[in-house]
Amino acid sequence: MSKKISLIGAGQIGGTLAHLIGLKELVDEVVMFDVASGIAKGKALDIAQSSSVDGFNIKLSGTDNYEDIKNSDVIIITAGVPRKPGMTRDDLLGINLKIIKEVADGIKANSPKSFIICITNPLDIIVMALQKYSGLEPNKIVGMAGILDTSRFRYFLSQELKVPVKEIESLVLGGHGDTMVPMPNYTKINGKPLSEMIENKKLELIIERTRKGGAEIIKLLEKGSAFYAPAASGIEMAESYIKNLKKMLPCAAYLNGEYGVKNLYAGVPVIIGKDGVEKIIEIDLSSQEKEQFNLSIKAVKDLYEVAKNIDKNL
Ligand code: TXD
Repeated sequence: MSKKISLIGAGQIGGTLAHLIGLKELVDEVVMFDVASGIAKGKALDIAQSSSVDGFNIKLSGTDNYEDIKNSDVIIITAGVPRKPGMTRDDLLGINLKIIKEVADGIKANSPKSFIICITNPLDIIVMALQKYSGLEPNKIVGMAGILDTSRFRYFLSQELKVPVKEIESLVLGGHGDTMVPMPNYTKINGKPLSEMIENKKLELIIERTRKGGAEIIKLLEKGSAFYAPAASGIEMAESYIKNLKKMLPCAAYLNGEYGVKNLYAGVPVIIGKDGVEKIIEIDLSSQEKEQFNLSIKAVKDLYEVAKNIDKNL
């Protein structure tokens, strides 16, 4: 049966997602939705024209009409506005909450059975709001952050240790922010524990660089934030769902008692297969890791309180 992915937001990440889906021929059809319909249509046309060179065969279109997303297998959301000079984080949260309410309504009315991957920041809060606004099954709504954070950690380690990234297994848990929790105890280099391979001081620097990985790129780009690695990470989640790969991936998932957390989205390892988030994996945490994880959860909860003050319906 033919498969379809809709992308809500056709900005930097949305465009990269569409291109990657094309190159991989992950599905048969991609719909790019954006309030700026010209951007959605223009990028869809541009990527479609690249298929003549690269030889992929998928249908691409751009739209600003939610009806066009109907019967999507997967929906990936990047719609939002970036922070502008003079705007506080709370101002940004207010604007992006309004956008996500619109997106939730559009999805609920047109494609309520899709697997929904949210990428818009502030990630943990926006994905939570999306679930509340849409009322759709929490196991069909996930946030992308952990794969990206883990990929940054693995990359920095590979550079330091001079080993290919492929040989590094790792995990980053918690909220998507400065309090995220890279997990050295769950990191292996060619099967060997990381602690045997790196000095503590160097590891601490890498953990710090990982936590600030997004800001480092924003500073370099000056305009906008990272988009290649975030898009690649979103694709890994979509692919695990579409192909029922049942990969274990760190994602922002709805916690209902797992890790001692209730009614909150946060980054934990999950299994993604044809039913969405099929399982939340509870790994053992040392007391120090638990402490860091709880601190990260507190940061997510605090920001969610700010969101609730902005919109009492949350
Ligand atoms: O790890 C992660 N989760 C992230 C998150 C890593 C990197 C970036 N992350 C966040 O993703 C970032 O802070 C943004 O909130 C999103 C999207 O990033 P991108 O770089 O793609 O942003 P752009 O280029 O500004 O694109 C956003 C698009 C833009 O084309 C707008 O016109 C559109 O969103 N937009 C909308 N689309 C649909 N509906 C509405 N209401 C809407 N409003 C804006």
